[in-house]
Amino acid sequence: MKFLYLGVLAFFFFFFLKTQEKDYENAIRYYTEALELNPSNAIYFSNRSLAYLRTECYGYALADATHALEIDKNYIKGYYRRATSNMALGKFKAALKDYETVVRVRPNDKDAKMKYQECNKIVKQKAFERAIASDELKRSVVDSLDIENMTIEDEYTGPKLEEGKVTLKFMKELMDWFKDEKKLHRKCAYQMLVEVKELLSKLPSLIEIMVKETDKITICGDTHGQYYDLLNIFELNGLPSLTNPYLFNGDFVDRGSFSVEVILTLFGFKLLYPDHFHLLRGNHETDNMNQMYGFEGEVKAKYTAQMFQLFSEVFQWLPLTLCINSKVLVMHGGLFSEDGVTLDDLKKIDRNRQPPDSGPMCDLLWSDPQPQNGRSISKRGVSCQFGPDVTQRFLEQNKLQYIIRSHEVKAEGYEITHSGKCITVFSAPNYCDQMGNKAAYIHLRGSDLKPEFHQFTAVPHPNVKPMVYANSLLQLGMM
Ligand SMILES: *[C@@H]1O[C@H](CO)[C@@H](O)[C@H](O)[C@H]1NC(C)=O
Ligand SMILES: *[C@@H]1O[C@H](CO)[C@@H](O)[C@H](O)[C@H]1NC(C)=O
Ligand SMILES: [Mn+2]
Repeated sequence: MKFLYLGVLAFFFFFFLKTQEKDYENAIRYYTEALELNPSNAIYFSNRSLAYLRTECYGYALADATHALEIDKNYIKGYYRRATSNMALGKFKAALKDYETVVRVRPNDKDAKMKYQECNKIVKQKAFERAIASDELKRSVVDSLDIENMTIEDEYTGPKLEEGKVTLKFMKELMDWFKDEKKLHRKCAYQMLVEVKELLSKLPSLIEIMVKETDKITICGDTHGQYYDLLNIFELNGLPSLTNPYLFNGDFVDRGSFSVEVILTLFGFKLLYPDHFHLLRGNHETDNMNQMYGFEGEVKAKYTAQMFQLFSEVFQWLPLTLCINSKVLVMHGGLFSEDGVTLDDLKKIDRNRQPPDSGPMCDLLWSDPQPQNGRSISKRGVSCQFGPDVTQRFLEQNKLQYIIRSHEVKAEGYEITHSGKCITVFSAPNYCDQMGNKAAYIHLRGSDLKPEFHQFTAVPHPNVKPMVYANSLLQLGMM
């Protein structure tokens, strides 16, 4: 009887309260308990897999879908779920195989056929891209642009660069223009992208900065295309300036449908205050993620495919980690799959690429902390989870006090773990319009380097829902 009760409870959390993160977590908990009592129920595995997908635990989602299929290899939903997990992980070939199975078993299922075709298209496109890449050294989009010759039509009344340069006046006009849901002229967008690529490519992979005794810096976590919440940060904490420096810790784009506005605003401030406005790469500043989670679709909708290519080139030059006063290390994801990584190793990372499947560059963008000592397999299916002992050893070896990372939504907008040695900050409130979480930013003062947390909640945005530009395979892939 008990497992029936738990199953019903899980079902209840899942389908009637599914607007908040904690409800997915409750659903996962009850399905987990139900599975302890009845470990051969494919439906429980499959439904928990969906809850894991929603909470971005793609590794666990994949494992559960695989389990469901081991129990019942004729369970069609299991193939769908496994395909969706693989898509989310950017493993398109593996996903294609499962869609193939579904189409074979259900030849009249239109939805399955559509997904199969869509996935097939991506696999072919990837193969094509690989073929060109190995043919010749990949040429930059910049070489095929003729920005000088792009004309700004008389009808355009929006912000323009001043002699090709970003100014404070331009930035203020740009933020208001974007707020009114208007588009920056493509010529200006291209100019900014070319300039910021040039600027970022001169930076090392590990940035070192000094915050003076009397100064402070503001550190923000994921913003994920939530432009109106970004404006709210500037409202609450002041515009970036030489005396109000910022660090944005990756995942600027994807999910939220104002990613173009977020990234162009951040790039604008980077150009305006190169030494007082810092940007680090997140796991979403990558081609695979952008293809699935909306940024590529959004840039194509608002501008062109070619401009997305240029964004991709710029993202590859974003630095990976930043060290404050030789004491606090900041990165998007976290620490490493192996002990012994030094700051010197990080400096030497050749970052101008899509992140590899393993190694320090992958870990910096993807790993998560865990409460127990040691390391375990990542819930996401990429990199690892690292315990307090791993953090302690890393800090000791590199003579650091603590790390700040982002990458995970937290109910309070931040979380202190590993006895204060590992801090998470997340700056997208009510993430995806449905997580109900607060967001936060951190003040760090040069005098004591103690993190001071400031929480904030979501502000209204125009009626464009998150994920509208995302790949249809992810939008519909949740059956
Ligand atoms: C599993 O999810 C499906 C919807 O995909 C739902 O109809 C079913 O009732 C769920 N089963 C359990 C036991 O929660
Ligand atoms: C603009 O385009 C014309 C025709 O394609 C070309 O002859 C000219 O050199 C271009 N001007 C610049 C500044 O690139
Ligand atoms: Mn992330």
